[in-house]
Amino acid sequence: MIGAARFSVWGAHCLPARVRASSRVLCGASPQSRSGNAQRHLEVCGCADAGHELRGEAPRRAREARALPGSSAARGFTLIELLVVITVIAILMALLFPAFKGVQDQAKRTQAKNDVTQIVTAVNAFYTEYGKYPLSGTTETTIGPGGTPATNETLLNPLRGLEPTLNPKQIVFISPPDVKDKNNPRSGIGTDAGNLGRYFDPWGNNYVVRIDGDYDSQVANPYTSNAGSAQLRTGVIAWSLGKDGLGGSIDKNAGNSDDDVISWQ
Ligand SMILES: [Ca+2]
Ligand SMILES: [Ca+2]
Repeated sequence: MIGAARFSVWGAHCLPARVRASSRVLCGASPQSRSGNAQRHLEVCGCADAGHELRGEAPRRAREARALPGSSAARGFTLIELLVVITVIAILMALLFPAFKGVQDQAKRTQAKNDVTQIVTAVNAFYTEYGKYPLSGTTETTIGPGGTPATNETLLNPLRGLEPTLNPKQIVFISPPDVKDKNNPRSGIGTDAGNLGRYFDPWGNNYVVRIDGDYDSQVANPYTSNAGSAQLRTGVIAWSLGKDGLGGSIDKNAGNSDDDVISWQ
């Protein structure tokens, strides 16, 4: 009963229930100090009862408000805060995406370099085994895009031991994996009827191979500059047209040829 009387005197009606429960501790000021701080109480509490004053009430009410469920401070992020977070995430993604793409492209170029090197090694191994290159004719021959034939299965079949005329011992000189998607062939041997046996680079184009079929111990350089001399002193070269699927000629460092991957440099 005593506590209830004190709440009535000190205007506990303007406080939330949890604050009222602790108000007997807060409201310990004398009547004189209460009248002296009436205006301050009105500003803090918003209560019209000038006789209601709580010593140290403002910081205490702030702490109570933070802890009360449903108060504005407990609702979480504001719209502006969410927009700031979303903006920061978008900026980070914009910065990281090109770097990620660059890493992917470099991995594909490394794969292509490894593939063309293996093709050259396989053709040279074939020559070592049979004393000739895996060709039907006796002219310097380009196999793949830009050459005759424009696809490379006529070279890959004997190198894979699948063509008994040129490779009667059916020795496997190279064994690339099959492509994962026969309808979108990349990085391997095509398995669909329309691309069976063709060796695709990581961008989906046939590798190109030039072989010294005239046996003069040199092959013509497909590039006019920045890729070595006009005649390369070797028996076989191979290259990929790169991401754009174009080039394979003129300046190796310009135009469509600057992303090509070559075996000899
Ligand atoms: Ca030649
Ligand atoms: Ca290219």
